[in-house]
Amino acid sequence: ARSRLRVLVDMDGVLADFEGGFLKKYRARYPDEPYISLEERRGFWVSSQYGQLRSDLSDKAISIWESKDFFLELEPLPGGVEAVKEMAKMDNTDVFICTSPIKSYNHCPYEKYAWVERHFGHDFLDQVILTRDKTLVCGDILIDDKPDILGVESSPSWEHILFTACHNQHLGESCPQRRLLSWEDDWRAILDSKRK
Ligand code: BVP
Repeated sequence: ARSRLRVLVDMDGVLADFEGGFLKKYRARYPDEPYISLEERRGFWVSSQYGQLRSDLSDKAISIWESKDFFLELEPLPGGVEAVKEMAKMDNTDVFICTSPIKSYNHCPYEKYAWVERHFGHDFLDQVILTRDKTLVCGDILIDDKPDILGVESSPSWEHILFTACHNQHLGESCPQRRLLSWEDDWRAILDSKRK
């Protein structure tokens, strides 16, 4: 039994524009290679879809987000930083940024902290959770653009709210989750629906 609402918010694809940042840097680095427009994106894994386009493009895609400054220079998605700051000020509400770093660890974990410090301030670093298994984190809701969030805990405590992204917007009945269509959508109503 807990009185405060605990909200977990994903970073890539929810607060930070991973897809837009990827495409911009991929096209700059590989101007003569084919690419997948955001309208054509299907499936969570960018590397898989590029690998289907041509097998060597998977490694080229991976080279983009493994590069220095990729995660640090991601643009905030519209309204996300403001929404999380507002949530953090709400009564009886705790908000955490819950994000999975890539396993190539030389830049990504550092840059995720630096991104949060840049956009939220130093004190907000207390709210950062880096984990490769979000099912182990307890919360009331997890706002995340990945359709299938799996891990060692088969019944996570949170309700997954699917944040709409280019790669998941066409998924229909296969996605049973409630959705947040963007940060302009009514996230306050979703939080209120979980308050006791
Ligand atoms: O750090 C991000 C990028 C990476 O996976 C992490 C997803 O974290 P969450 O949004 O779930 O917190 N990532 C990696 C690949 C391919 C690796 Br091979 C990819 O295609 N897309 C992607 O987001």
